[in-house]
Amino acid sequence: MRSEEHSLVEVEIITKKDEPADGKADAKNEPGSKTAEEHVFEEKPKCINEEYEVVYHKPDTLLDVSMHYCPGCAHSLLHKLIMEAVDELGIQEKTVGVAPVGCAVFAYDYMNIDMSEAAHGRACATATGIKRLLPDSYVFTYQGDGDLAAIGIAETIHAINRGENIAIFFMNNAVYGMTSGQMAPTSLLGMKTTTSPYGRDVHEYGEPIKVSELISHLPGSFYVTRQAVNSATAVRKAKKAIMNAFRYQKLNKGTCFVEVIGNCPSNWKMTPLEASKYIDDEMVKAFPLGDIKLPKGEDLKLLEEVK
Ligand SMILES: Cc1ncc(C[n+]2csc(CCOP(=O)(O)OP(=O)(O)O)c2C)c(N)n1
Ligand code: SF4
Ligand SMILES: [Mg+2]
Repeated sequence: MRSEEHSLVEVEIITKKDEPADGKADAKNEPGSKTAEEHVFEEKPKCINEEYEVVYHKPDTLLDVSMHYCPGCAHSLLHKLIMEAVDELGIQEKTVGVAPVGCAVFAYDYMNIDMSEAAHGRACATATGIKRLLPDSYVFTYQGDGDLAAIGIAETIHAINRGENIAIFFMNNAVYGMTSGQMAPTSLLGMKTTTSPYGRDVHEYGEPIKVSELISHLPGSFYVTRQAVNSATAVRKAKKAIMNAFRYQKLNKGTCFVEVIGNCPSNWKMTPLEASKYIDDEMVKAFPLGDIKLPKGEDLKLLEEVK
């Protein structure tokens, strides 16, 4: 049977296995007639651009593979923003990322740049080594709250105190996402997790650690900001912060730290929409969004050069 016009592509009509391909009762017995399995797309799609305009396409810095993250997870958005920034700044060949242990452990499968894996919590130490060996490269770590603020808090503080010229992207989703939602240093007071089933109690576990505020007091931190990715406005601001963190590396003035409040719908036991709302309603009370430490004085003048 000949091809029939379709809205976007010309396809051959696929008939049921026991149906003759050309509709004639005896066609299936004719030598050379096609079975249903042999009916394949014969022509390539017509150009979609004739009818549609492409308004967005993923950057080359993101590999064309499916991500393993749960629906609505903030990790995938943060990956995309970081890779868009690398693409727009034209630094793909010079950028090296360090992946954590946690849900983002496979970041290197998605980011089309040079990457290294680090043992749980050791990303800042690994990034220190890479940056010192390759001082002209742009180096970043990507870490969760369990990775950065629990097991890796020592590495994080010491790297920033040394003013290592790296960017740290810190996904704060207030739980150990990968290992099924245990309490993290950043879990909110009253937050129910698998290891705080009655809610985080201040007398037992203390207050959630505000890592950004803490490290902003270290002289080695140059730029510290807290962002989110749960709305279009938040995403735009987060992207800007990520761009800054890369651009400021050219100045060699210290560590740039971008905390991103993200959702973990699976372990929060919420829908992605509820989880986004939870960020606005609860998370930002403990972790206010905005810049915490900005370059000033002479550094501000220097920044003009890298704009
Ligand atoms: C040395 C070591 N200790 C513990 C673990 C188990 N572990 C794997 S991921 C993880 C927590 C990850 O939480 P977080 O960093 O917040 O990342 P998320 O999954 O929430 O993005 C832990 C404790 C490990 N892999 N290695
Ligand atoms: S468990 Fe949470 S952090 Fe991990 S992929 Fe799922 S939503 Fe994301
Ligand atoms: Mg986490």
